[in-house]
Amino acid sequence: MKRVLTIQDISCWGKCSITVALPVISAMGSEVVILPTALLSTHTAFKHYTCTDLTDTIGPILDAWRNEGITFDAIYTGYLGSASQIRMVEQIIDEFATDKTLVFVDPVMADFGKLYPAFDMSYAEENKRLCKSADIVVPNITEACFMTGTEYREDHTESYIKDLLDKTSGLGAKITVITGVAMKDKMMGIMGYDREKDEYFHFENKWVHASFHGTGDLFSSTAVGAIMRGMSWQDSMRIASEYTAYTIEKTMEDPDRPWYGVNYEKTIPYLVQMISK
Ligand code: PXL
Repeated sequence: MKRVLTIQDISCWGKCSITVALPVISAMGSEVVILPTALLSTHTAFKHYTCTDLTDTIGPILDAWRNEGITFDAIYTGYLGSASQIRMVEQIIDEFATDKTLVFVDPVMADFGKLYPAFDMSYAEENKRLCKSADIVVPNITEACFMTGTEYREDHTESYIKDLLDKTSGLGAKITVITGVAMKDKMMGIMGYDREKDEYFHFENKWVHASFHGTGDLFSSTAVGAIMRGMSWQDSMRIASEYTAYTIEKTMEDPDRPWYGVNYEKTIPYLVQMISK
């Protein structure tokens, strides 16, 4: 069985980061090992939340793992607590990734043109450097803009997205995929670029008029799970995009839906069906 290390926060309540990665990647058939970066009462869209930084716990955990000789088929990073944790992640990749390990970086820090409350521009600079260590990096448009010093725009012309993708790819990841791309009316999608093969990839779904926290984590976790099943990065991104859109749609059909996250609990059986075809 493939083993995935995911490094991101635990938001106890709120359906994001590790509480999404664990069920989704497990349901897709890989073992998930977690390295929590911070422990929050909820994610940061709630009005009041507590946040305990777990940086000091990471060193001893790594020491214990070294003694066990653990290895990983993928290292998947998401929301990290601080700039110093990004540097720690680089060291973890140096030490624990082999030639065969997929390094998947979701530089979670911003959306809709703004950084999340815990972050500033120096954090964006650190994330920019982390891209160099990645096989695949999956920023949304806002994150790509912050990492490349590009103006954030809501009208996504093909030339704007392609230029943003080329600049983000220049940060050093082998494959760069920008999410949340809306180039056509009523459509939402992703645009990717494989630097080694000089190949572009574009995929879009019907736009679901809603946005929820944690959907980026759902997308990334699904993509990692699919790649671990041996799918190409393009097919993995397609499945991740379709599954995320489907889950948002199903969540919108629920009159009792929570405001803070999507109902992936209801759609995981569909995901398992999709990948079993
Ligand atoms: O879904 C991204 C995410 C992850 N973790 C925490 C967050 C957010 C987005 O706001 O606040 C703690």
